[in-house]
Order: sequence, then structure tokens, then C-alpha cells
Amino acid sequence: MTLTPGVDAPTWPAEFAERYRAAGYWRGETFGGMLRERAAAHPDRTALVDPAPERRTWTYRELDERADRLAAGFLARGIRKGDRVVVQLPNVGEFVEVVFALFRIGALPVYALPAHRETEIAHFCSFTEAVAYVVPDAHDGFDHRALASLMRERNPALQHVFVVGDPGEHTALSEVPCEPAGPFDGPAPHELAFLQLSGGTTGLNKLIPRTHDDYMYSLRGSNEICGVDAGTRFLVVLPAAHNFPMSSPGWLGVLYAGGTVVLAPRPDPATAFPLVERERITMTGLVPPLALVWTDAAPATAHDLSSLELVLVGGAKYSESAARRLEPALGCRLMQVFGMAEGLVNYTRLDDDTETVVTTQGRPISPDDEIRIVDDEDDDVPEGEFGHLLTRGPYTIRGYWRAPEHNARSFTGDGFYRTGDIVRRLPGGHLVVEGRAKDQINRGGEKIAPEEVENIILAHPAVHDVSVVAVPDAYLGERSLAYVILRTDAEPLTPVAVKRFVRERGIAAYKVPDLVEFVDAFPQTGVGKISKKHLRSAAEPS
Ligand code: OOB
Repeated sequence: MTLTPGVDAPTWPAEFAERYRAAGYWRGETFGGMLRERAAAHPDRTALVDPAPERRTWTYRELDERADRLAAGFLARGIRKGDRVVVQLPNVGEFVEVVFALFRIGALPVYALPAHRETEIAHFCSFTEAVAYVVPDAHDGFDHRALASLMRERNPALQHVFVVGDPGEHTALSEVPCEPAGPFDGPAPHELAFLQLSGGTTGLNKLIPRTHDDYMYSLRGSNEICGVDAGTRFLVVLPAAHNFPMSSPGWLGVLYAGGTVVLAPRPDPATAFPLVERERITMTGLVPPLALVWTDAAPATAHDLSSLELVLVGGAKYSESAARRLEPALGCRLMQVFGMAEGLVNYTRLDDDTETVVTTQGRPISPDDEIRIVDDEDDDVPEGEFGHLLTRGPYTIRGYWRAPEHNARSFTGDGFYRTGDIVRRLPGGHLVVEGRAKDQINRGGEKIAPEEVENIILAHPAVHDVSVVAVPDAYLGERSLAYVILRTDAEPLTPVAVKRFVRERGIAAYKVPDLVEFVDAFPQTGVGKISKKHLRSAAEPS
């Protein structure tokens, strides 16, 4: 089955596509072809380093050959162009091998995060009708093989489970590779490359269909802005499946430029600082809470961090005071990045002055990123004032995958994406993120859709109603608080029991409410709906 954008999701109208091609943004490249070209140009350069438990390296030639052999193995097992494959791997070399193998045959990785559990994985498998699921044997004390068995039982379309490590009843990934029979009938550049996850506001994650053409442009633009070249040595600290460490400029950007990608198994300074020293890391990307931890730990470290040239910080609002401390502590440049898996990415620039870098979230990659800042009626606000950020451009999707109703709400009639962010624009074009209109919790860069957690808590027999809101937190920026109304006839519950109930339902740990409070009633809005704004302000420390 061939999946083209436009069939399963709205795509760019022809006149926009023509414009983006004519401007040189979409150059007709594919990821499979990109790796092939790099391997031909500099076969012996190191592409990838997986330092743990023992150091493994891949040259560009080795990565290319490995992707070919895995691609051939996937094909031999019946995985075809357009098929969806849920990939849930931590930061290990196999992650990069697997996604390039899938790119090469045009099967679509669906990027699950290592923290996802039964609730999320069941949704990805059934909603995408995935034919395969790729997992580690166990990670962070969780046995992924057992979850995979459950998914196979429930999803007849799910034919294969490939395991990195001990496969149990499934197939070891190491058994898959075989000799390619001939050239692959790969995807066209305008076709889909993968499905990325949206942060989500309503219930379960929406899926974001990205094409080879559009994503490749965001990489090229990011590389230019960040100064990525063949000498870049990039440390992937955040989960490699997330859009930020993948493409801003991320491991894909660095491979595009012929640099070296090093995968950190964990993000803490005790793990990352020795890697920075040993691997002579020049660049990395961090969410604000991690940037804080690194900033605090750096002055006392015995490790040599002098190779670091640039640290990108994004995913959530980075406080100005924390931003001011990063450059002196780490001895490198800071760049703020305000991006979204749906497309638009803003960066401060290497030649911006310090004030701009610490007080703004940057400006868009492309001259053709269209930005509108509007009021509640979709009318443009006066220049410099706050409003809702809408955007359209050469690497911003025109719609989620198989979600027509949601698309009607999330996009304007003329194709602008409603980001849900409240911003204002400075005269030079830099954006300042002032807040958020969407019902989402940004817990240190990890996005939580309150509705998803509310639905789980509502399933508890003692719960009459629930509302999950964000509360300010000095370290994470925001934490989650569940206000719970118990049934009048129910036995009293404790906060711990509510949290345990959520955890036992099988959901990513970061979505389990940090705080639980029992109340008799929620504050009401004028139309009788729960007023989250009210609940939030009730929770602010006075
Ligand atoms: C990144 O992507 P997502 O899809 O996980 O989340 C996007 C949302 C934005 O709409 C915004 O609400 C928030 O995350 N956000 C920021 C921010 N960067 C992202 N809010 C304030 N300040 C920032 N610097 O988070 C993402 C994707 C690519 C690059 C960087 C981040």
C-alpha cells in the first residue's frame, strides 16, 4: 500500500508545493538516499557512537550497509512501503539502524517514547494498524516483551515484534538482516517518512505525518542556523524519538551534515559529562529542567567540558534567570529553540546579542514560515501585542493523520496550524512565548493531555468527577494536579491510592498526577463548564 500525504491527511495545495520547490526548500531528497550519498562521499567517517555498555561505533558506510541489510530483512518478512511500524527504543544504535531501514523501504516509523506504556502503545498499534513493533527486551526496569505479547494478542494486524536483546517469545532484531536482493523500491520525496507524536490536548496523541521533502528542509535550515557541519559531535541526551533531539538540529541534522552522533543512555550530568569529555562533544539539546541541572553541576565537575560550543534549550519555557546562568557555567553559547513536532521551529541566532538570547524564544527557520498572531476571533492583533500563534509554511503539516474532525479545529480554513501558544513578536521578528491557550500540561518539556489522565481517573469506582490542571513548579516549570470529587457513598481515598490506580492502568509515568486534592465541587465558568483557569489560579502559591 502506498501512502501519500493527502490520502490519509491533508497536504499542501499544489501552488504551495510548487512554490516550496521553486524556492529550493524541497529538493527531492529522501532519508534513504541521503544516507547512501553520505556513505559514498565519506564512507570511513564515524556516523554514530553508542557508548554503553561497551562502546560501539558505526562509520557512514557501516550504517548504510546495516540499513540495507535490515531493510532487506524487513521486506523478506513482509513489511512493505506504507506499512506502519511502532518503534519504541531508548537511545541505542539500533534505533538509528531501524529507522533508516524503514525509511529505505518506505515503511513508516511511529515514534513511541520509551516511557510509554499499555495505554499509549495500544493506541499507536490499533490506530495505525501497525504491522510491527520494535522494542528493547527491558528498559528502566520494565519488560517490553510482555507488553508486546499483549499487543499481539489484541491486534491481528500486528504480525511482528522485533526485540533488541533477548527476544523471549518474539524475534531478535539481530536475526532480521539479510542480503538485499536488489535496489529498493523506496518512497518518493513527497511521500510520508514517518508519523511523529503530537503533545496532545484531547485524549490520546494525534499522529503527525511528515514527508521526506519537508523534514529534510527543516534539517537543512536548522543546520545552517546552528552551524552544524562535518566537525559537529552531537550528544543525544533527550529520547532520540522526540522531534527536538531528532531535528533541531538533532541527530538527523548532524547525519545530514556528515557529523558524528553520540547517544547518551541517560541525561544526568553523571552520565553525560564524562561523555562530553571522552567524545569531545560540541553540541547538544536540553529541556529547561535538565539545563538547570547541568548549569548547577558544571562549575564543580572534574570533567573537561571545554569542547562544548553550543547548547540548545527548548521544549518548554526557559526562565530568563536560568538562561542567563547557562553560558558562564558551561562555557559555551546558548540558543533557545521553540518548536513543535507539527512543524514550525524558531531559534535565537548565533549572532544575536545576549539579551535577545536570554529573553526570546527565537525566530522561524524559513522566510516562508508565515506567522499570524491573532485574538479569539482570529483577527490579527496589533504588532507587538500578545495573541494566539498561527502558522503555515514549507515544513508545517496541513493536518494530522486520519483525524478530519480534529483537523477542522486545529487548522484554519486556509491551512494555518493553531499552535495553542500565546506569543508576541518583537520588531526583529523574534517571538516571546507568553503562555498557552491549549489544554495541555508542559511538565519540563513532556506534554500531558489532561483529558487522557482524567479519563483514567474517572474509571475509578469511587470517583464522581475529576479535573487535571497544571500548577507552577520551580524546577519542572509545571506539574500536574488532579482535583478529585469523590462519590458521596464512596470510601475515602488517599492521593497515593489515586496515583497508584493511574500507574496500574499502564500509562507513561510522567502522566501520573504529581499532586491529588479532594474537593467537593469545581469552580464553574459562566456556561457551567469546569473552569480550569480558576482551578489553576486557586492552585498558585499565594
Ligand atoms: C517540542 O515539540 P512538542 O511537539 O513536544 O511540543 C510543542 C509545544 C509548543 O507548542 C509549545 O507549547 C511548547 O511545546 N514549547 C515551548 C518551547 N518549545 C516548545 N514553550 C515555551 N518555550 C519554548 N522554547 O517541544 C519541540 C520540537 C522541536 C524543537 C524544540 C521543541
